[in-house]
Amino acid sequence: MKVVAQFEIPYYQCLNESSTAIGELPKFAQDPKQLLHLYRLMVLIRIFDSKAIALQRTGKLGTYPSTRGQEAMFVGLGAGLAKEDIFVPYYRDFGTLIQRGAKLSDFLLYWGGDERGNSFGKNNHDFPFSVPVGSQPLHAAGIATALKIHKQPHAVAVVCGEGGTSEGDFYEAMNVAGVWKLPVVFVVNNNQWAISVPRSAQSSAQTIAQKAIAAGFSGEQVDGNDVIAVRYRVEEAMKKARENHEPTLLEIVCYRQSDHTTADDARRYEPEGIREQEWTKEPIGRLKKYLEDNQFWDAEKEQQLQTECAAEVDVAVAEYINTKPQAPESMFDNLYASLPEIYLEQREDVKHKEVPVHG
Ligand SMILES: Cc1ncc(C[n+]2csc(CCOP(=O)(O)OP(=O)(O)O)c2C)c(N)n1
Repeated sequence: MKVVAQFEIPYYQCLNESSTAIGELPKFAQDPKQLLHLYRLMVLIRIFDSKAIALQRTGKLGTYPSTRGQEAMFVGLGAGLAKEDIFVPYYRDFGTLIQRGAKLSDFLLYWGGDERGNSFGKNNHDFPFSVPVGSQPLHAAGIATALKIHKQPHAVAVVCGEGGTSEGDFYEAMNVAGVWKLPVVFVVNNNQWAISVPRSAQSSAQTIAQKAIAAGFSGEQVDGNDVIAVRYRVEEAMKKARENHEPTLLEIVCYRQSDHTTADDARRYEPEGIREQEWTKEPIGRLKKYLEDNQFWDAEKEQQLQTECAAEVDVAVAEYINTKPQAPESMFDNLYASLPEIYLEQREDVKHKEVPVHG
């Protein structure tokens, strides 16, 4: 017998669980301004999250997927992308999209049932939220193919959950990315749950990252409670994708500190005590302690930040509530280049139907 293939999956962490830097931090993280920026975004997204849940609970928003405990995953990812890259999000990507021209009120609109919230600002070439699980990696592979054919110097980043990596589409996208050497980075938010299915029941593979090996490129795990590590590894992977057309799979390991969505009740399946145990690693406290330990942050600044972010979220809520509802006939728009005749009558029919206001 001889060994014909061997592989390793690295695990990246910059700040450990006690908020101590492991070795020299990446260059951007040596600039306190950059760290404070990441910290602010994570706090903003957490305050937004609580507000969105409260809106849903009081009947002012549809189903909403929480990002509690996953802030470093999304904020770090957004910070690691270049403006010209193309981003293919899934339904939890608020912390990423907020850095790419989307507004908090867009997210409320979308989860309030208004499709205009799925278009993230003018001249934005990112894709809309993907709610079908696992379909978007194939879209990303297609976009990356187009970029390569047109000799564009940009790359694509696509996100799905660890549950999404069990879909056939995910493997197909990875396979084609490896064979055609596509400029694409697959980012997996491993928050340990796919609704009620735990990570252990999702795959027998020791890591999700090693799924890349079968596709012929590298995969790695990143501490998803460490925003510095997430940004660092996303930046490196995107650079490799842009410059060498080398795909990467990044498995960002964190914990879902919430129900799957507001339509779920995790108390029915989540083992007791696990959330509390995982909370000791949560990403905002991790960075906050580092900032405090280095005299970049204090209680007064924290209070001010909390007030500012809460005000920003309140503005977004008011914007959402005051947005005139979408015309009912708009459901026929953007489906075809020109609407087939068969739908014209139906479109006319719904035109004068009353629609409920937002909130
Ligand atoms: C193709 C498809 N199958 C099933 C669903 C229903 N569904 C919505 S979210 C979800 C779990 C996804 O879990 P994961 O990919 O781990 O992402 P997470 O929501 O945990 O971030 C499922 C099964 C769907 N939206 N699309």
